Amino acid sequence: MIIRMLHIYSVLSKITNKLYTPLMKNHASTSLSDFIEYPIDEMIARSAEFYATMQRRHSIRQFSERSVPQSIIENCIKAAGTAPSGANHQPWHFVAMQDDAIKQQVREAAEAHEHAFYAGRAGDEWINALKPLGTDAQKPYLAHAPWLIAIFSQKKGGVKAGEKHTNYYVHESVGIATGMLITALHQSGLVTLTHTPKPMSFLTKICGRPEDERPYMLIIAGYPAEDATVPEHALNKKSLDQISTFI
Ligand code: IYR
Repeated sequence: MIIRMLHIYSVLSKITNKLYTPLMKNHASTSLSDFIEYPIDEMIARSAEFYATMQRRHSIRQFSERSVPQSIIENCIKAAGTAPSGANHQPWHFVAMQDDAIKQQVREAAEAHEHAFYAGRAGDEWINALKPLGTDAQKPYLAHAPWLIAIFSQKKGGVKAGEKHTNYYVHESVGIATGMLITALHQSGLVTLTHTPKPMSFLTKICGRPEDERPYMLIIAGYPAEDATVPEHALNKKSLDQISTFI
């Protein structure tokens, strides 16, 4: 009986090895040494706490002029830079702006596009969808929030800076890194707003980035103004049932 079980075990492990080892061959690796296993109860508590933390993240459109130390922004960008990416090519570049003259340039260029957008380019359906958020073409916070972070995506690159190989899943990778940046900024105690003026090419020039990079998004980060508000419309989050299926 035991011999039979050993035989079955050896056949099974041969099959499993056949399935898995070819993929894992011939690459340098180190053992996973920084994984932390928590007791199940603690995992449940941690996941609930994190959800509660994220429920307090809101897009804010009234920023204080209070300054924020650069080291916080640096840590958040480093956190975003840990995001998974296609072939680990990390196809992103973050430009963090605190200089008043540069932020003023961004404000002027963005508002010029926004005026055209709100004056008709958006179309009625889009304008109506934005009404409950109370947005308009005025973006004063672009000049007076302490930090603007422009995220650029790179079609060409590689795992080392300066390489010019093909990058993979660029949009997905940069989207994940941007989400992680927003999460890191929130977790640090700052508020943010995502801004995607169309077109965003003016950011390439102002930020001095090469033409083969594409502006992906602009994040405004800082303290909220004392009278900052959250549109009720934005508090309407879909329920678990609506956003998920467990099968
Ligand atoms: N970029 C414009 C319009 C805008 C579009 C969407 I979709 C929003 O969720 C919010 C705003 C602006 O910033 O006003």
